[in-house]
Amino acid sequence: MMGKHAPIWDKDAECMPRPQLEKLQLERLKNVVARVTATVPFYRDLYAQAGVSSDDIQSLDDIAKLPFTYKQDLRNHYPFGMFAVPVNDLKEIHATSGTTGKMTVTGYTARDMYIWAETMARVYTAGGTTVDDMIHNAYGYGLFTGGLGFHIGAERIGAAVIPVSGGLTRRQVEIMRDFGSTILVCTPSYALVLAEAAAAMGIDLRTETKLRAGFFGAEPWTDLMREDIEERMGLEAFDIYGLAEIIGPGVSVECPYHNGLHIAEDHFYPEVIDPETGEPLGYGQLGELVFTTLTKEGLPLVRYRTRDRTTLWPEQCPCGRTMVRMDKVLGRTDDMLIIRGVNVFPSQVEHVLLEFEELEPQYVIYVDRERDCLDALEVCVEASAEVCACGESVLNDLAKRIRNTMQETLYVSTAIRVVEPGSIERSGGKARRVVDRRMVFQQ
Ligand code: DLL
Repeated sequence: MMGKHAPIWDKDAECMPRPQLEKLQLERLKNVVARVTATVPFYRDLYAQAGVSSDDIQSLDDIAKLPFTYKQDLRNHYPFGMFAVPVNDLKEIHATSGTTGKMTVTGYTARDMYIWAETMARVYTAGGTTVDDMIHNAYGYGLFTGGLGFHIGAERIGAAVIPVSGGLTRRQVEIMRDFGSTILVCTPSYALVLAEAAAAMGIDLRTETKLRAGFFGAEPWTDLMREDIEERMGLEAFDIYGLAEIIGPGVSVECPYHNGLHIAEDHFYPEVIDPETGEPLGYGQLGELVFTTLTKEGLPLVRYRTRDRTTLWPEQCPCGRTMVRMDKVLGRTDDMLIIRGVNVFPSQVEHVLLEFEELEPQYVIYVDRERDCLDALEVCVEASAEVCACGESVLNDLAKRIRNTMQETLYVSTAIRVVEPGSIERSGGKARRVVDRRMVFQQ
C-alpha cells in the first residue's frame, strides 16, 4: 500500500481554507446563474416562471430558491439546446446513450477541456500517480467520457498512457504484464473480468505485473468488491466518480485515507436533497446528490439532479484537502427496486453475495412479475470452480444459505440460481446487474 501522504496536484485549490472556498463558490454561483439566464432560453424561462434571478443569491444557502434541472430537460433540448455558447466554440462533444430515450449530449469549450484535465490530474495525484507511471486505460474511448477523460488527465500529469480501451481481455492482461503498467483504470466490474482472465491464463497479477494502484468508477461498487479487486490484483483501489452532464470522470475521488470521495468543489457545487420533497438535507444525511457547475462554459447546469444516493461530510480530512467528501454512491434513486413494497438496492444484494467465499463476484438480478401480479426477485450468481466440482447437493446447500441471508438482510424472499464460473455475460464497460422483466410481462 502507498504512503498516506501522497502529493496534492493543486494545493492552493484543494486545500483552500473553507471561508475562502465558500466566498469563491458564492461569486461563481452568482456568475453562473446570471450567465445561464442571459444565454440559455431554457433557464431564462425557468427563472422567469419561478420569479428568481441572480440577485436573489446573496448566500450559498440561497441556491435552494432555484428550481432543479433534470436529465429530461437535456433530452428535451437535444442535441445543443441547453448549451451556453455557439456550437462552433466547442472543442469536444460526448454523449451518453442511456437505455431509453434520446442521448444526453455534453460539450466542452477549450477552457472546459483545460479544467477537465486539471480535475483528472487531481484524481490521479490523489492516488499517488506521477510522471513516472504507466497508465493502462481500459475505459471505453469514444462518446463515453471515461476513456478520453482518463487520457487527458494522464497527459496533464505527464505519465505514459496506454489507450487500450475495452475488449480483447486476454491481450490486455499480456499488455499489463509485458509493458509494465503500474496504474490500471477501468470499471470495477471490468477489473474483475481482467483478474479472472489472468487467473485462467495462469498469470498472477500480484507478482507478475507492476500494478500498484487502480482508479475504478462509472458504476456503483461496494467495499467488499474493493477488497476482492485489491487482493486479486495486488493494488490499491481508488473510487472515482463523475457524470457526463457535469464533466465526466473527475467530479470526485478518494485519497489514500479512503474515507469518502473529495469533490472538486471549486468547480462543482454539491448539495444533498430529499428526493421526494426536494428539500436540502444537512451534512451527514443520506439523500440525492445535486450539482451546480461553477466554471463550465459549454454546458453549465444549475442544481442538476444526479439521481445518485450519497451523504456529504465536511470535516477536514487528514490528507489536508478541505474539499467536502461524499460517501461511495449507494446506487441511484431510480435503480431502487420495489419488491412487494420493500425497497431493494442492487448494492445490498452485492453486499450479501460478496460475504460468501464460495462465490465469484459475478451476478445478475432478475425482476419478474408473476401471474398473481406480485414481483419476484431472482439472483443468478457464479460459484467458484472448486465449489461447482463438489456436486449438486453442495450447490443446493449454498443456494439455501444465500437465500436465508438475503431474507434476513433485505426482508424479501429471493430465488437463488448458482451457476458455473463464466456463465454470466461479461461486459467491457459498465456491468448490467439488473434485468427488469416486469414491463415485458405486463404487455
Ligand atoms: O460514468 C463518468 C465516469 C467515467 C466516472 C469513468 C468514473 C469513471 P456517465 O456515463 O454519465 O459518466 O454515468 C454517470 O454513473 O450518475 C452514477 O450513477 C454512475 N457512477 C459514476 N461513477 C460512479 C462511482 C461516467 N464511482 C453515472 N460509483 C453516475 C457509483 C458511479 N456510481
